[in-house]
Amino acid sequence: MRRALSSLRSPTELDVQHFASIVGGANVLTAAADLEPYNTDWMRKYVGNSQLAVRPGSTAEVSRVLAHCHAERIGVVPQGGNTGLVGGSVPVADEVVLSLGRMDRVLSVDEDSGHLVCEAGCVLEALQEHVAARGHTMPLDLGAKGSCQIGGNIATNAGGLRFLRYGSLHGSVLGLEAVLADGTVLDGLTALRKDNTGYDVKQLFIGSEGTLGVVTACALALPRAPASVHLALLGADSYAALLRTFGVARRRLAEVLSAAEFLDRASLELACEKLDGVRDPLPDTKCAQYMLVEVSGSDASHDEAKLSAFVDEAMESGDVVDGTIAQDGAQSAALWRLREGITEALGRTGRVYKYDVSLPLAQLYDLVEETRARMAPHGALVSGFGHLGDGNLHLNVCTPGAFDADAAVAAAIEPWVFEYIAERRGSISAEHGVGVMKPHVLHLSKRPPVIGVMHALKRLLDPHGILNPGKVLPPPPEEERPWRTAS
Ligand code: FAD
Ligand code: 2HG
Ligand code: ZN
Repeated sequence: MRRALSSLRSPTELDVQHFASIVGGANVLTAAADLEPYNTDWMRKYVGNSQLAVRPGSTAEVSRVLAHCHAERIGVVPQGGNTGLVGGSVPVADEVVLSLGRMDRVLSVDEDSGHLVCEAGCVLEALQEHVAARGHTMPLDLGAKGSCQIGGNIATNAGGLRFLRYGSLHGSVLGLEAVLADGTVLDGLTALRKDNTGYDVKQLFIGSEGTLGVVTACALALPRAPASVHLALLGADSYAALLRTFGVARRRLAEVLSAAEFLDRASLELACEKLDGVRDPLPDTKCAQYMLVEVSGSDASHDEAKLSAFVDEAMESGDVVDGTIAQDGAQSAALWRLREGITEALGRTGRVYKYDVSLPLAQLYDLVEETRARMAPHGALVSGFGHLGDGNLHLNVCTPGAFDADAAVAAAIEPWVFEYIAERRGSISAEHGVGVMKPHVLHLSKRPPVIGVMHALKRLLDPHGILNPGKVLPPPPEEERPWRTAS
């Protein structure tokens, strides 16, 4: 039997006063100009209509705000750095934005066991600097590091550039503090490496995109910072050649291989055209495909020798036609800027349709080529890049102009692209999440019984559906919809 969900209501002036009594008047924003950045996502694609952003300074304040919203059936959108790429961090209507940015304290770093305890609003790059000064490194890195928050990273289970070496946040998060919709605080903030005492409840919040609870603090495993890091950029004439080269990298570099990223010519040209100071590092060859290979280890001469031997073998095989090894930190930074800057460059082209896909490695680039063929009549630019070592492609289709201006382009991509992925048993979201962009196609990656369990968990932890309504889960039938749409 279907559950009847109650409607959510809009916050009133009385609610504003109540929130102000919890977090302080200065931390309740109601002016339209102040709210604009909270209502608009990073891509400027999704725009909400929230009249209210609340900025708590502690877990206790988060708990009191949520308890009120739960009792009063007011929708809430947890927001971190607002860098998400699937519209999960902005309201679908007039929900309250719960912004975690003030909760940015590092609580402790244990250099002996290698872990960090911090609040959810800490910016990733600030954490990286904090732990680097203590000989450690963060287990994740991504292009949005200057703005994204660790709570947002956990809520999206962000992958990024170090996934190949350090794995998923499902492994790196040792402990978590989260607040449920009704204000209950789940204090799981331990840093134990081993704890098999029944269900590992914290895992539910990793990747749940703010729909099951608000992450307020975490304990993260910290790897030691590698003593040596070396980076090479290699160019190839085809994706097949690039893939063979990745195979050589896995065999020859083995334990020191720490990143394997790729980008195609269209992505490289876009970055060079749109980003200040970014140049083609291999200007003479104009290759079809490029691969960044990073090695990290504890012995610089050993690691460097391994990288050089790998590059020599790859070039002798004929699969790699050009390449460069960064000679210092500045050259490494320039190569990483080229790769990490692609998203920003794409954003400067106009309208971008973004797909974040897992597919079998051998078939990964076929999707880019097929998309390019479909888009040719529309004059759209198709860029393919991503995390080669993780089988994760970022497929981007760009056309000049504003979103919704060209329905023909959108219709030529969707639902074809999602069905293409489903036919190959890939994932329609490798690392960016589902947000508001993909609930309607979730069934293409998850079977009905699994979606049923997801709904059951949602009902258990958020019975009134106040947390991030309209996100992740497929929309319930019209009569059961728990949120009101903006008029
Ligand atoms: P937001 O965007 O604010 O929120 C994202 C989601 O998490 C929303 O659903 C929100 O409701 C929820 N949320 C936020 N904070 C909390 C909290 N404390 N508790 C509960 N829910 C919360 N992603 C990758 O996986 N790999 C990449 O390499 C990568 N690179 C990127 C590069 C750029 C330039 C950009 C703009 C984005 C990139 N992303 C990448 C997208 C990625 O998901 C985010 O950047 C990041 O993880 C989101 O963190 P945030 O703090 O900005 O979260
Ligand atoms: C990356 O790997 C991010 O750079 C962003 O996940 C991908 O812009 C994108 O499509
Ligand atoms: Zn990525």
